[in-house]
Amino acid sequence: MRGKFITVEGIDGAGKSSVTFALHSYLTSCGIDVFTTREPGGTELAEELREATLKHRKEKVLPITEVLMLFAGRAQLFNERIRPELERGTWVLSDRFSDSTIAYQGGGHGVSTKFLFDVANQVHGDLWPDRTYLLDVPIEEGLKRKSGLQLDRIEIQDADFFQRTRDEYLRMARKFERITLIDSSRSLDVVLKDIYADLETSLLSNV
Ligand code: Z5A
Repeated sequence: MRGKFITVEGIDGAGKSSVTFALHSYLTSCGIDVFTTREPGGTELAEELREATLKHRKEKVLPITEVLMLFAGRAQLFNERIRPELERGTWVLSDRFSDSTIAYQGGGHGVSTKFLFDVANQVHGDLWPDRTYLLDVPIEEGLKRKSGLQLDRIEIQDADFFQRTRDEYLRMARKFERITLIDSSRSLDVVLKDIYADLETSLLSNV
């Protein structure tokens, strides 16, 4: 039987890495074989593309260039790792996936979401995550959590960009049943409790 595919999404500083790390341990403790990855990145080539996408440069990087680089890395990660792992029955947990591109490049930069869904369809067909946890925090809270850290090229966008990104995420959460909205302005323990409870009544109930 195909493994389950879980993603964690949200704006910068929402707590995705912390949740992904904890979720990996939780699923493993439930006896599930889990492959955990992140985007952009996840394979040798995709990590090189991550570096090229996020690094600061004098040249202006066009939104469409960003989209194509992100999907190039995703094509590698999906076809080289995610799909084979799922087919083997392993569960896959990813810190970001295509919803990030819809939110950041679609919502934030204004690239046509129809175009983005078309490219996503070419890259991973109709295989979307079984469950997506959208960690939602106000922009100011996310930025506060990241203060003092070195920011990449996309992270130095203005607050309006992040507001449009957050709005697009919230729009998707209303549209797609697989996306569960989690208020992550609360403590990490409370956030995790909600996610575990949701998993127990959804994907874990048939294990
Ligand atoms: N990007 C894109 O534009 N399009 C795409 O398709 C994809 C990505 C895939 C890199 O992503 C950039 O790529 C990102 C979006 C873009 N840039 N921007 N803007 P990334 O995922 O590698 O980087 P990130 O979004 O900036 O993630 P992050 O910095 O790792 O943040 P996070 O994972 O959401 O949060 P965290 O590292 O778990 O936590 C941050 C801090 O908050 C840390 O000190 C934690 O201890 C603390 N924290 C976490 N949770 C809590 C709670 N609940 N309460 C209080 N404090 C907390």
